[in-house]
Amino acid sequence: MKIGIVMGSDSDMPIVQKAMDTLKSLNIPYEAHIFSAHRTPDEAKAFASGARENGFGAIIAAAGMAAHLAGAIAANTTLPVIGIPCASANLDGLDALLSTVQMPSGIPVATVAINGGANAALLAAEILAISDAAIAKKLAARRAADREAVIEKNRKLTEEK
Ligand code: RP5
Repeated sequence: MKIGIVMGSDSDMPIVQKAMDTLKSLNIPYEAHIFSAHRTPDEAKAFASGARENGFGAIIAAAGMAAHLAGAIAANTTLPVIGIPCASANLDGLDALLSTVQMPSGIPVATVAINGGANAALLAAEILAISDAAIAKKLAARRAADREAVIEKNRKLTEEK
């Protein structure tokens, strides 16, 4: 299964890039698109409506400002939707965070931190890993490597006294 990545604008790309890099590092296929809940609502709806039959297992949706993209995608699919609120100049992403996370009952969006591109990809990978042992193994290896890195940093810090 592949992951769908949608972003409201090409200006969201630096944040989306973190998600794409993380999926690449896990060898998980993805397809990325620019769809806007406001500027191209018909295209966003068509993508979400066809996503399950087109082989997607989860969709990551990144948007800033009045960030309705994740909610608009979730309204048109029962696949898991992960929202990334993207920071913009005026409100530091709080606008997008609240727009993404405060979904009405019945249409969930799993919202990661502001600009949380890597965690969005990891959460998407964890969803696929429910039924894919190879991805589960890669995720466990990544956790182990992260753990070792922190242990090594602590060792250096305590030995440098
Ligand atoms: C949102 O508006 C986009 O997701 C982007 O974060 C923000 C600004 O878009 P641009 O004006 O840079 O295209 O819809």
